[in-house]
Amino acid sequence: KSSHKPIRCKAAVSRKAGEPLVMEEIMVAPPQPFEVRIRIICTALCHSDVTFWKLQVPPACFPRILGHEAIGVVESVGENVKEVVEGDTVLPTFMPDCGDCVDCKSHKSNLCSKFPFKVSPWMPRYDNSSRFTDLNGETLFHFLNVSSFSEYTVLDVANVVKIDSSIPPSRACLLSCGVSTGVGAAWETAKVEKGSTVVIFGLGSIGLAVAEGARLCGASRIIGVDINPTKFQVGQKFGVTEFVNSMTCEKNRVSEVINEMTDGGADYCFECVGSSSLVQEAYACCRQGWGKTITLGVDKPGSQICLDSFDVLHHGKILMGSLFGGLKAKTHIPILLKRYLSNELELDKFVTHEMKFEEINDAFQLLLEGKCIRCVLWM
Ligand code: CXF
Ligand code: ZN
Repeated sequence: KSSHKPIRCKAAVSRKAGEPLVMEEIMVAPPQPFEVRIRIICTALCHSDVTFWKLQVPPACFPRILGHEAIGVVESVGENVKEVVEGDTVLPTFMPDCGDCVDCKSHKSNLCSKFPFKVSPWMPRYDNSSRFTDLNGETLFHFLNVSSFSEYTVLDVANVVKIDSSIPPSRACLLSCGVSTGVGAAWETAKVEKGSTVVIFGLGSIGLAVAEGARLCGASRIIGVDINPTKFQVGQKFGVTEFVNSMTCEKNRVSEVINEMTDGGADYCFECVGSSSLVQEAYACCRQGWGKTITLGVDKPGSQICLDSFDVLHHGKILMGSLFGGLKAKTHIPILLKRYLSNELELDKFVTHEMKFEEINDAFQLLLEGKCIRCVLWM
């Protein structure tokens, strides 16, 4: 059986922080019990790949295989895997959904406790093991439980979602991370209501996906905040109705501008940059009584958030963090795919570039220069 043998294939290996990825032949071990080995059809670049690629982490997590937004086909399954079979189309997801633990069984959480997801500079596999080696026998580390910058990868079955194979792969793969994260934050974490006023801090891919989600939820006003004025035009395609340039705005604090525009604060504020001071701004301009601020960005480890104590203690505002948009991968991804097929959720506009996997370093450059929303790489 093929499932018992290692596979030799191509991968883009990150050998040193910030240095170009190296296209290499590598070995991918067979899946162990409860694991699946998948052949990647295509993978997109998410900003977290770039963040962790640049990060000067302990050398002990290099070399490694990045990538976590992708789509693939099950090549083989390990013992005890019942959920998928060889040939199934799947989306890998960095957040596990074991379906069994107390958290997975509750509708209130998407933080699986069988495989606790911890944000660290490492982002290794749960048990720190690896299924990859290079041709010299050196271990290659995983990333975010997925490692999709390889023709084949091995994941726990808790990290794959079976999907309909008729959906165009270059669109479906976006739901593996970025678009689900943003749309989910509006839909599942915030539960944006029809007629709401929404403010989005940062109009990168995640902010735009929040706008798309808010639009789907029927928000009336979607105010984008960014330091780059060209983002308004981009944002309008995703439902952004107004724009504030936080660099050139009249007031000292952008929250003052928003409070004025919204006559006392927005119903929902989303922080999509990963800056504690921006979380502070967002919280300062969500409405007293019911305003919710949702944070999606990732700041530097150890950073602190400083909030006005009266705002927290007496104004009835909510501050919530959201990982993967609060979505349960196996429950919610199929729903989002259905909404794509019924022409509600628009995925096409997120894909600004498509290239060959071999051109991955050019794709990194595009993302670094802020020139793409989603760049899909075909294997
Ligand atoms: C991020 C979210 C927070 C931790 C690292 C990964 N998600 C995906 O890009
Ligand atoms: Zn991501």
